[in-house]
Amino acid sequence: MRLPLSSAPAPAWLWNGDEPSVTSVFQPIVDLLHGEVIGHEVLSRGPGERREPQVLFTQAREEGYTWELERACWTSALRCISTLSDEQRRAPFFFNVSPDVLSDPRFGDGSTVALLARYGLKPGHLVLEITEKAAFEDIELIQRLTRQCAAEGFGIALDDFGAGHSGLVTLVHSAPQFIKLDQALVRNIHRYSYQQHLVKSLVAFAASVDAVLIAEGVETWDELAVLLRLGIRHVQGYLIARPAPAPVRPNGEFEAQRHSAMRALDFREHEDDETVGSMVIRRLCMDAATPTGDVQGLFANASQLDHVVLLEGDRPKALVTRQRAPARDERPLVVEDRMAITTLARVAMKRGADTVYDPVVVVDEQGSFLGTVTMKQLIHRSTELLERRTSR
Ligand code: G
Ligand code: MN
Repeated sequence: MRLPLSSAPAPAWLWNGDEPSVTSVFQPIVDLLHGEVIGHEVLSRGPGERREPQVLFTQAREEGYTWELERACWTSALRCISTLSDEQRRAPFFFNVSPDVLSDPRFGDGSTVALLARYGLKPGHLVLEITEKAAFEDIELIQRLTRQCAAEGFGIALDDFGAGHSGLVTLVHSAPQFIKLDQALVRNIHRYSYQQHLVKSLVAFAASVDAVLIAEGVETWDELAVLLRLGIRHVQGYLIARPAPAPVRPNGEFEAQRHSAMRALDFREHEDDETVGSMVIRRLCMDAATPTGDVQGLFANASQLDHVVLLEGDRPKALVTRQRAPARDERPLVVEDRMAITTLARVAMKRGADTVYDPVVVVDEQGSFLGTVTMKQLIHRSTELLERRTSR
């Protein structure tokens, strides 16, 4: 595929003579085990109102300047990198590239390697982050391109994994050394057990194919602590360091907190304090105004459906199970996600015979609905926790 070409010379918002108009910023990717920087993602920023890459790349595509923009970004990044000390250039730089740029004959014609050489760099200094923002279904092409780039010595990362088009099929065909887990799968992971189970299985997958799994967009210690517990070792995000005009290490405060998070993990002293939030799954909810008949109809149509939570706004009002509709004014057991699992097991078992096996509704600190925990989940997990405690 050749990118559409504009016949006019590149506009000033891309190139100013030989000077690229875009600038580059760096964000570190950190190994939590030792606090070491394993690489820096290089991000581009446009001039003036085109600062946001989204705006910049969209306009370039619409006007047929994708290639010129790509070259401007590379040139700006390589110029920055060439001014760094050998020590600062030890870890690789992660560059974002789309499949259509990689497949352009001008990428593979030797000019890219020549451009790198001009700045004293080799393909081995770079990891190409492949992103698929748009539908890109030519899987054979992805396979060929990633193999070609790997053969030239570039590292390969699959970017935004789990979002949009960056999915399992691309993963198996690109066989990357780095898998970058999309921010959406990281956000609030401490609250959602579904997300946690998925990440846990990806950690196992990455280990068995010898890939490095990087969690992107980590913003809070709550997220980081859970990621660590699930086996994630490599992270990037505002919590660690914001993108900056030159490569930086995480600051001392982060380093101190990282250290204690690692210690807590080593000792596993708070295993017993695991909270309900780590098990909650967001299941079906409906507006409390839904007619009873409609709710019953749902159970008739969906055989796997066990219960529905009725909400007023984002507050839980009632729980309807397949076995039983609630009596008038009957309130389900509602708990905060911060409650310890073993405490909840005790509380839940104190309910009357009619309701003792009902799922428990979980809310956040503000009382907003998060999801439910079934008694099966609860008994299973608290038994595991108790067994672990007694076997120590
Ligand atoms: O698609 P890709 O993963 O390359 O996107 C990286 C973008 O995410 C950059 O624009 C960067 O500034 C932004 N980013 C980096 N860390 C974080 C973070 O912790 N939170 C959010 N919301 N954005 C981040
Ligand atoms: Mn990226």
